[in-house]
Order: sequence, then C-alpha cells, then structure tokens
Amino acid sequence: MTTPSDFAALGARAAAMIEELGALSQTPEHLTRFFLTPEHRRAADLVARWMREAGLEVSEDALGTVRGHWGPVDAPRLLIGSHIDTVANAGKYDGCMGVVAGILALDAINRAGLTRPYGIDILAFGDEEGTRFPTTLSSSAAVAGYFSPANLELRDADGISLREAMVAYGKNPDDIPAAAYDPNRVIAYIEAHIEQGPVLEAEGEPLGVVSAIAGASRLSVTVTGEAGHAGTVPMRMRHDALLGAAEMALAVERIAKADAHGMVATVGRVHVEPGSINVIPSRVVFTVDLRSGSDISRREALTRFEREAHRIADLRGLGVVISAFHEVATVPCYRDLQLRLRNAVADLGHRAVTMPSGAGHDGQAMSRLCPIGMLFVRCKGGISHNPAEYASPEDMGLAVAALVRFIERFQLPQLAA
Ligand code: HGY
Ligand code: MN
Ligand code: MN
Repeated sequence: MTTPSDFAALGARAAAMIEELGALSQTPEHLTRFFLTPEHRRAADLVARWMREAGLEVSEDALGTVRGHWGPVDAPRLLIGSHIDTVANAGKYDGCMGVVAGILALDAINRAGLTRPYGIDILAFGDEEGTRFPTTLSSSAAVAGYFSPANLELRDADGISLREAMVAYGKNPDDIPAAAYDPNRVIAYIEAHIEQGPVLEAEGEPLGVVSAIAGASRLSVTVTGEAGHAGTVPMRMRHDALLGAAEMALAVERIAKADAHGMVATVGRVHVEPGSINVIPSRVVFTVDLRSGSDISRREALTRFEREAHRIADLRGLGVVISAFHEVATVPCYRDLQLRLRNAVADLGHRAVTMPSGAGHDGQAMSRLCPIGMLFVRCKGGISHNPAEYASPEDMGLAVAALVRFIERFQLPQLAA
C-alpha cells in the first residue's frame, strides 16, 4: 500500500505550507487575499512552485486557476482542488488546506512510483469566496465551462471591472473559453476542505464525507429614505433608511429561524449614507446571504422576505429594491465517490462522518462539469472565516493519506452509476 503511514510528518509539511501561504496577504496584520490581486499572484506563484517540486507540470488559465498535471497527458482526468482566495480577516485553512493536501498527496504518489490509467490535475481556484466582485465561483465556473461573459463588467469596491483586473493580472478575457475542460475527458472532482462547522469535533472524528452542499442566495437590498437633521425632525415624521433596513434584517432572521430545514441568514455588509453622526440616514445598502439544504424552502423564504421588506418600507415611507446577484442550487455529492472516500478513510482506521455542507464550495460549480466528492477535515471549535480557524497537523496528515488511499483504490477511470 502506497498510502503513507506517517500522518504526523505529512501533517507537519501541510502545516508549514499553510503558514507560508497564510503570510501572503493584503496587509500584514491579518489575512486578506482577494481575487486577481498582487497577493493572489504571490500565492499562485508559491502554489505553482510546490506543484513543480511535487513533480507536476504546471499551467495557469485565464482566470488565474493554477493547475498541476500528473500522469498520462491524453488520458481522462481526475480533478482535485480547492481555492486560495480568502475572505477579509480570514483563517489560513479555508480553501488552502485542500490545495496543499492535493499537492502532498500527488507528491506521495510520485515518490511511491504509483501509476494509474488516468491523469490527475490539482486545481488552485482564485475566486471561490466572491469577496472582491459581486459574483462567486467564477474561476471554477470557467473550468466547468459556464462562466458568464457578462460578469466581466462587474466592478469591485474601487470601481475596477473583472475584465480590467484580469488584464492587470496579465490575462486575456478572450482566453476564458479555453479554460473549460471537455466533460468527456473528466472523470470526477474531489475536494478536501475544513468542515467549517462543529460536527466532526463533536463526533470525535477527524474526517467526514459530504453528502450535499447547501444551496445559497446572495441579495443586495437598497433602502431609500429622507436625510434630515438629527436634532430637529420628530421621530414620527422621519423616513429613516437605516431603521427600515434594521427591521428588514430582523425579518430575514425571523424567517430563517422559522424554517424546518436548518436555514441560515446573514446580513454581512451594511453601507449607510450619508454616514454623518447628526444626519438621519437617507440610503442604506445591505447584503443578505441565505442558505438551506432545501432549494424549495430557500426560494419560499426569498418570496417571504421580499413581501416583508415591502411591508416595512410602506409603513415607514421608504423605498426598497432587492436584487439577487448570486444563486446556486443545492448540489448532491456523487454516491460512488462518497463510498470510495468512506472506504479510503476506513482503511486508515477511522469512521468518516457523512454530513451536508452548509458552506459553499467550488464543488458546486464543478458539479456542472462532472460528479463531485468532498472530504471534510475537523476544525477546532468549528470556527472559520476567522483568524482563529485551525486544523491540526495530525488531521491534515490523515486527509492527505485519505486522498492517496482514494487514488490507490481508484483503479479504473470510471465511476459506478
Ligand atoms: O460562503 C461560503 O460558504 C464560502 O466560504 N464561500
Ligand atoms: Mn470560505
Ligand atoms: Mn472554502
């Protein structure tokens, strides 16, 4: 069996790589690495170096996805990947752990001289979080062949369009179609990722297998009222955009709490104008992130929220415009891949917990290309999108070994139906 047994040594290598990658940030005091930024460039170059050191041929596509190629060039491909972009003030493991684990797994396979009748590509995506432009999964969407050219005109907080950012990054938007794989040449996509939740820790297990990735909607809500003097306008005569927005935020919380499918709703960003301490807010723009394991209940919740928001606006004499700028359906993980991943984990002497993912992943985009499977790794306290995010070297070592074992067991380039 090629599978390495020294999980601690593998995990120590993974931890060192995570630390090195985690230092490539917009600012030194915390980790922020957005899509197509200079820090993304530095991280992509580091990942490319690691891929070469693992014996992989390296390429990079028009949306900055770094690809490490292993095995017979003209054979069907098994894809293993995750993302290297981060949220603002992020943890070091979200996304990066899956890219590091994939590289270390192929390094172990190369050292063992294993061959397979298929090739393997490690993919390091640059835009899973969607934190720079008002879209998400754009790099994996290009790989899966469904990137929408209209997104090239989307602008970041500084007014830079995705198209301009690509050119500044040294890419040509005309090359985006060439980033897509031929679906007939792809067997499956596998992603290792920290769980970003508390279940594995509560179960006392280091690894999990994902059954489905929850669907999500992202909204931008603009509430318009009337600016006024904070000292002179009586409360009953105000059209305060912020208080209207606050009532709408509480309404979306109420809707999520009442849902039977574990729905979650988050207002993560609020912009207030004019933003002076002594002026009644005239305009507020806030975001809503809504997720559920049931697409039907999520869509019903969106309808309910829209109705509530207009009711609140009418009562307060406000205007409200709701735009849904991102929507991704709940995506099941392929059963045969779930089974193969569970078997690989069992070979290491552990029971893989089968569980849904509340967090979104590139696998949702990749499911448009091929069957997907996900391996979850325990993270401390379930904390994520937070500098306190942590996965132990032992658990990361086990994840690398599980990927090696998965590949070892994966003898033929086709899956069971
Ligand atoms: O938002 C998410 O679920 C992922 O971290 N992008
Ligand atoms: Mn994330
Ligand atoms: Mn992630």
